[in-house]
Amino acid sequence: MTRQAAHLPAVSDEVHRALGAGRPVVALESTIFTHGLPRPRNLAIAREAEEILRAADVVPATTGVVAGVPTVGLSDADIERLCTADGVAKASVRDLPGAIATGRDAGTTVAATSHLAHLAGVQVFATGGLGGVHHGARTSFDESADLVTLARTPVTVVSAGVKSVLDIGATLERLETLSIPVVGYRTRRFPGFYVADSGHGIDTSAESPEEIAAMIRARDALGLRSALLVANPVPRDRQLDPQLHERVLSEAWDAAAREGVSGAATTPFLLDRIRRATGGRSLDVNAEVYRNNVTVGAAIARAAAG
Ligand code: PSU
Ligand code: MN
Repeated sequence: MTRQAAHLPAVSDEVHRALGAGRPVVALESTIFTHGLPRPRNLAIAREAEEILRAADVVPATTGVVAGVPTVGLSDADIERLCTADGVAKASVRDLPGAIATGRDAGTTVAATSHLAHLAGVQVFATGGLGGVHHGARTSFDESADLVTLARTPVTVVSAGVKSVLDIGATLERLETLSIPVVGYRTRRFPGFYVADSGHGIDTSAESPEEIAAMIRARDALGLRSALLVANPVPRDRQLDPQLHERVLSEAWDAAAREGVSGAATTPFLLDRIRRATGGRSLDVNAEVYRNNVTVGAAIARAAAG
């Protein structure tokens, strides 16, 4: 049940009503379950994220493209379809026109989800880890469109940093150049997705959701158009063993280079290698990371709405 507005995206009745009433809403992406997580775990995690939000009295706005309709506030049937259908595309911002015109199903990345959520008026978005600069980018130019999109999309994104398969130092440099504020949630260490500390520092931290809400208001008052990135580390007692993490990472990079993997396939390939190399443990941590971000996203949305 979606409302087809005069223009896209379609916004579900529930999300539309919540926004109209000033109730807290949190957007969730769909690439994480169409391409980031294997079946059948993907559907369970997609549903759990919505349940966490509802339990906190926050309306979930899971976003994706169903039969060519970009939608903010997918129904449970839509989510199930994207989790189980064959041939679901991975859509970043530039892929949206094609997916719409050809009537495709697509999971939306952080970039595409941010764009659609912002158009719909949703201010807070929770995900696992962002895309960023890949190793070897100086020759491949492989930098996720998440970064340039976040530079021009005033949403608040809660993530456990960027995926640890990336060149994190280079990604932080790009975030600085693109003038995207990064705030550590109760930390001055930039998280490393599967691990609590990537080895890089952050200049700004916030101790509470209210402080993040004040930063959102300050950004808006200044007319800044960039996203606010909330870097939220996985609790240390739930992280992937840092030494194991280090080892499987370099194995995954070697495999990608050997097999000539490139472009949009790179991230799913590396995540899958890490899953196999850790005997599935990375999946549990991935779920934990996501849960933690959705929980903090709910608290920020409540503080920003209140
Ligand atoms: N984090 C995960 N799994 C994922 C992604 C992030 O744990 O699958 C997805 C996000 O949707 C992110 C995208 O926007 O990977 C980045 O892909 P690329 O590097 O091709 O832009
Ligand atoms: Mn890429």
